[in-house]
Amino acid sequence: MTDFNNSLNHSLKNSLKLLKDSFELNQIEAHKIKSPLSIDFYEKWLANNYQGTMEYLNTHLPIKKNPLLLDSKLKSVISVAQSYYPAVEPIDNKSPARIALYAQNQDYHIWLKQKLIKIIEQLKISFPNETFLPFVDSGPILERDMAYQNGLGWFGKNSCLIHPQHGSLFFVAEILTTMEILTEDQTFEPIPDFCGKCTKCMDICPTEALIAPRTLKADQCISYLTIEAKTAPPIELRKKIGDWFFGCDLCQTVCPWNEKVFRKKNIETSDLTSTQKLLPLSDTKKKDLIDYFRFLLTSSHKQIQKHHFGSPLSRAGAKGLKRNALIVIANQNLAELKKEVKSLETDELKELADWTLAQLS
Ligand code: B12
Ligand code: SF4
Ligand code: SF4
Repeated sequence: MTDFNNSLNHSLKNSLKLLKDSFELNQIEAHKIKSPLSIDFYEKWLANNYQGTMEYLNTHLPIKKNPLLLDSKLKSVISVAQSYYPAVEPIDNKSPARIALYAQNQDYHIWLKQKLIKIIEQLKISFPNETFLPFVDSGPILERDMAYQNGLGWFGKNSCLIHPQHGSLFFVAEILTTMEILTEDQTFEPIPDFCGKCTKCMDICPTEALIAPRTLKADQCISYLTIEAKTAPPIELRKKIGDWFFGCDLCQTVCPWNEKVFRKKNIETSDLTSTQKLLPLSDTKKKDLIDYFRFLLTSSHKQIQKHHFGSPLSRAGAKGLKRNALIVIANQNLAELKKEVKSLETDELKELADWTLAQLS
């Protein structure tokens, strides 16, 4: 950090170069805040009601259109890309069920925000009169658009931002600041679209949620159905969810740009990186799953939340995790849990529990 402290005369961009390695980030780049390039697409997407019940995506529209509504003195956006696989901040295994790779970490809303705050503390030493605002996921800004404008990747057909070296298994986060970027290269150079003729992500999606290149009908995506949705999924999608208990990675694990990263990092094909729609169950794995789902179906909301403390899984809430368990129990035919499914005392999940029972042979 000494180098950084000596860099009082450096521009913001030069200071960021010094921070990248200290904070083990894949990329950290800054640009002048400009209008989002994809706002028209976003508005059309909302008008088509692809957002399901994520009402906040509507509420966020005015600020997404004009981030200066947050603070009119803001001038630049610093975008960060942080890989999440292999896990950066692993947690003790909270669930033996199939969960998305990003959820193998501690909750990134906490640790990545803390990382941004530490970066801000460093920037503040050199630039004490400037404002720096950290954002991780939940803020009313179009994060992928900002990252795209900072050259962190292109919008893949799976709608994820993909970087030629880092693939797409990374989070994006931002620091909005009142600082001007004093640097000679102000030109915007987007990373070109390297998807070419490939359609692997669209072909593999079990629920056909990728209805066109770069267009995700979110209320059909397993990630939405198992994390964000508050109710049971529509009957026609339940079988298609397969064994996904929390989130889904198929449109990313199948992507050649991630395969390339897996190979480079010597990551073996495992259940985590598998592109199979339903993973085979060994006896041990089946036993662990049954024990875990039994715990979920018979425990109080408080016990469930305590078990998942610090894990992204807590986002779905106890009711959401019970719902997800019912779907995987049905799809993996875990008939050993019939008694627990029958005695589930939640009115809201009654219809789903009946459906699950009907699937069990
Ligand atoms: C709502 C949300 C979801 C929803 C909807 C996802 C979606 N695709 O919109 C659900 C719950 C389904 C979801 C799922 C996931 N999410 Co999410 N999600 C968000 C959130 C909060 C808002 C995204 C949003 O505005 N969607 C609205 C639609 C319209 O935007 P979009 O699909 O990104 O489409 C853009 C492009 O396609 C672009 N576009 C379309 N055509 C064209 C053409 C050109 C030329 C250009 C330039 C742009 C362009 O315009 C759109 C608007 O910017 C962001 C965080 C944030 N604040 O931005 C995280 C975020 C997008 N999610 C993230 C992640 C990790 C995931 C999952 C991988 C998690 C998982 N494994 O289950 C999946 C991926 C599913 C997928 N294939 O996208 C990361 C993505 C990182 C990355 N490398 O891309 C983000 C950025 C969170 C973060 N801080 O890291 N997510
Ligand atoms: S995350 Fe899964 S369900 Fe969602 S678009 Fe990708 S493959 Fe389809
Ligand atoms: S799987 Fe193919 S089409 Fe989909 S994002 Fe990756 S390269 Fe693009």
